[in-house]
Amino acid sequence: MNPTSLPTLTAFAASPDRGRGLARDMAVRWAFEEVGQACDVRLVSFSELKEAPHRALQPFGQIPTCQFGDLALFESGAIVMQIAERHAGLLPADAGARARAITWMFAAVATVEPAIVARESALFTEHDRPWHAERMSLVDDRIRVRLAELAARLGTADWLDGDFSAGDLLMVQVLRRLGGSELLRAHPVLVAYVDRAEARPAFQRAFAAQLAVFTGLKGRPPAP
Ligand code: GTB
Repeated sequence: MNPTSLPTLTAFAASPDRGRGLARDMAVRWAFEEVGQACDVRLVSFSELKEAPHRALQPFGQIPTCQFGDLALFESGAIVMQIAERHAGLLPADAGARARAITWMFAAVATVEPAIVARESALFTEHDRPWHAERMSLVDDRIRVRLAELAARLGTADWLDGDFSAGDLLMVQVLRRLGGSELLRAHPVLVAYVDRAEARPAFQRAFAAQLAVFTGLKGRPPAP
């Protein structure tokens, strides 16, 4: 391994989110920015995702993956965790606080995200089914419950447990998938939480970098 080589992240060459920073490379980009670690980004086409070289890195044929020298990882949550373990800034030093922040990372991807992903599936792949309206109503009800519970826990705090952590990063990234939906707007506490996270300079830099891929500006010289 070349000790000077940067970690290499894979991302969509043409993200279907059209630069809104909703694909899962965004959490990884953001985590790298929070800890001040540069990374290389390798853009992958939809067909390349399903080919053997990429599947060797990601068995499900998805982005993101991240190569840290000899260590190749997939799953955005696991990659964010690896970044947080290698660098200060995303997990507290105190053992108990660190364990609680990691708990919030799991809560984001295992308890809150599935309901939101189910809604996206219902919207995009089940909209022509005769039971679509009934399904949407059930899916939305599940999200309402989860968001109410999350808002109750967050209360008037800035972050879920003390300082901003990898738990907040993953949770905010999950909530962003709801975009401007009434489900999120029903909870001003959560809207403010997402706004606060998006105002972080590290988020702004990561967002700009993924947007540059979409707008095709990446690598071009600045306008005169
Ligand atoms: N659990 C995995 C992780 O967290 O890394 C999930 C990875 C995943 O779902 N990757 C998606 C992918 O590669 C991209 S992020 N899909 C291609 C495939 O499965 O063939 C999901 C995503 C896609 C598009 C939008 N969007 O358009 O707004 C948002 C999120």
